[in-house]
Amino acid sequence: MKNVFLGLGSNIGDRYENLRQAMVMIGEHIGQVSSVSPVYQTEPWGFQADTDFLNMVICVETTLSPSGLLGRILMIESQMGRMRYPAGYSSRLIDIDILFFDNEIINHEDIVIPHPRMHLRRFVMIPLNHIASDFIHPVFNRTIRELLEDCKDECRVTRYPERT
Ligand code: PH2
Ligand code: MG
Ligand code: MG
Repeated sequence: MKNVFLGLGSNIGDRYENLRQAMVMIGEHIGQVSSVSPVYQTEPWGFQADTDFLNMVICVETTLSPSGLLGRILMIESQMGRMRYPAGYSSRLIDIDILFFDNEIINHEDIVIPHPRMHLRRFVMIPLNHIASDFIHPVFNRTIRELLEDCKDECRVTRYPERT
């Protein structure tokens, strides 16, 4: 059984409901969700968009391989109606990114783990720090807490109220 950290984001439609639906489908198709961060409202990072994102990070216990996991993620994203466009960042209904796969380091053409830009993004590091502040990043050999302290990103990240 592997512990996998996933970053979830949405900035189209009912963003909160999209995160919730993705979590249900992850529970069905990937494995048991063992921890869940709060939801944050976040300024788009790296591109312009009219709507802020909602972002969160979860930990999932899975028996899948990294490529099996990626396949299930792409299936969930497309079942939820995500469209992909050829170049650059764009708004999206749901984005599910693999942040860590236990403490493994994987560098394949179509799958790079840990996520190569996670430490540059407060919309990832703030929710991740909430559920895994002592986790050691296997490439940098530093904790999430330390990496967040050094993160230079200035994009706005604020707590989003919980919806019941
Ligand atoms: N995802 C991106 C690019 N920029 N910005 C925010 N705030 N949240 C995201 O999830 C996000 C982003 C590429 O996946
Ligand atoms: Mg992403
Ligand atoms: Mg993605």
